[in-house]
Amino acid sequence: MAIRQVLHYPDPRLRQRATPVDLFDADLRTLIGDMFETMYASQGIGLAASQVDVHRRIVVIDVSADRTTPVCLINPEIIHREGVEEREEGCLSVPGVYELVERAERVTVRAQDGNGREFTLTADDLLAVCIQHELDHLEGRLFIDYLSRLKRGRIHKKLEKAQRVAL
Ligand code: QAP
Ligand code: CO
Repeated sequence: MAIRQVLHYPDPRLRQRATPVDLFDADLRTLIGDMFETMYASQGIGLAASQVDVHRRIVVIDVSADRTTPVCLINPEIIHREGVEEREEGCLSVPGVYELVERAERVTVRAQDGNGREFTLTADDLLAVCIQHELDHLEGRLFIDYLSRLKRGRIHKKLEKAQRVAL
């Protein structure tokens, strides 16, 4: 397993739409393992393949306090949503930025596991928010897209500069 580099906003590759996984092979399982390792190493609760520059519909999540409840969603689709809640979100691709975002309170997602077996999962609280946040990545959407132009402009300026310094 290996830690992969996480793309940072405003990298244009974060805007790519991910395509479905059709091959459930050893390479896929290596990628999933790397994604968990990368997420845990960076103290994240969720990571989409898009963030490590693999544009396939794969998400890993662990919102548990003791980091022992990994959830992997392949080709996920939200088939039900209810309620509205506002929560502070962050993102490994938008470091140092935390803002309130409105999301559905409870979602049911249909997905496949690493072996291609289909399952459904109903989630609320942080897990529900995290699922919605990560699925957005697969569409090339970031949580800052939901903020006002003014806020997004400030974030863009700050991170664009940080990115320039890092190169
Ligand atoms: C998405 O985000 C999420 O800025 C996952 O310096 C977050 O794991 C969904 C992180 C909150 C719902 C609520 C962010 C780590 C991790 C940072 C993350 C940072 C270090 C973000
Ligand atoms: Co994110």
